[in-house]
Amino acid sequence: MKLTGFELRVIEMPLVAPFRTSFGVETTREALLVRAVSDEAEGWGECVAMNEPLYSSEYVAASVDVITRFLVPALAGVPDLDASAVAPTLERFKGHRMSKAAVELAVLDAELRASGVPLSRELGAVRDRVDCGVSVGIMDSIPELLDAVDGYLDEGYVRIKLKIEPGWDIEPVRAVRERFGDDVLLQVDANTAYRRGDARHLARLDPFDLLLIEQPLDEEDLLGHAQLAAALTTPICLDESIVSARAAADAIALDACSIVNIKPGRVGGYLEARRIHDVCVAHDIPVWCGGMLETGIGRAANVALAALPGFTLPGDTSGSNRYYSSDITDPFVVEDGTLPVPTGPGIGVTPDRDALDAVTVRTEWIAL
Ligand code: SMG
Ligand code: MG
Repeated sequence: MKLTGFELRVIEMPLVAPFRTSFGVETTREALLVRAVSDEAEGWGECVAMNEPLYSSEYVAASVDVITRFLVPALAGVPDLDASAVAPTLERFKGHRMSKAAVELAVLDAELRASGVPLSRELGAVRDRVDCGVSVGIMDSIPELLDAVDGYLDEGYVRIKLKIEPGWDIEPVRAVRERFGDDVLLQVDANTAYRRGDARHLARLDPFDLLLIEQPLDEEDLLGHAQLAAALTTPICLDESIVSARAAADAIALDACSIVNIKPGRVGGYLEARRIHDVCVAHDIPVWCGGMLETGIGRAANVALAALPGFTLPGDTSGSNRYYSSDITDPFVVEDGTLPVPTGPGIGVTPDRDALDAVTVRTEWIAL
């Protein structure tokens, strides 16, 4: 496959409701889309960096810069580039995993479309639908939270994740358990909001029989997570800390987690995400697919990944309408708590040109 260039598009999509986490409030999703153009096909990737470096160090403007200035020029020097060569070629540039992942997905999608192979099959998927959970933001009041959870359960979501932070943790969990019962699959996500000294406080979550607590401590604090895991009965799941297959193997060896959230953007791409899946399966560690408020492009690829055999817990693979009143692809619609795995070549969805143009705020073309 001969690549002729990459198009970068910065888009802005308003959220149907503000989404609050321990690190901030999102009201509009600013995102970067990457289109790889080759002599045979074109492919799409979505960069999951947010507009500010609050979830991790990456942010949209930095992604545009690093892709334009370093990543694409490095790929330009590779004859007959294929997706498996993207990560090794970009390895000498430190970090910027979300940017690398978007570029790799665009190349992989182009390649798979050219050969007619769905991404799910390429990755080793074994299911044609995946179980869907939903991530529920921090609210101003408990009644508001209960209304939101009620609505999502009505829509059929099979697992609820509550965002937590100090001051919004035990009581919202208690209220959801009291109102909806012990059978609801329930978990919490702190996005690094706690410190090692909070172990006794977090142990107060143990009686609520949560599936897991996600990333309570700093992303670099594997030792702290191992100590916390020994102090709680609630299983620890890591998100921000797991940036590679090596990080996953280390966290497992240190007993810092017993469950892993896999986000392809956070780990540098879908191929590394599959390696993390494989490491976890080999260690009997359940995994699930995280979300970053993706448009239909990133969502399609996440659903393909979530169809691999080790993804035994419902993911943050919600329907498009969880975040957007209209998507740039055909919307993903949750039915019976599941989403269909796309069957077309590559990621299996294509953005609608008019819908895409309507949300685009900036476009760059980088010729190879
Ligand atoms: O796509 O449904 C989604 C978002 C799920 O909670 C979610 N993501 O830490 O797991 C996480 C967060 C990161 C993004 S918060 C703005
Ligand atoms: Mg998380």
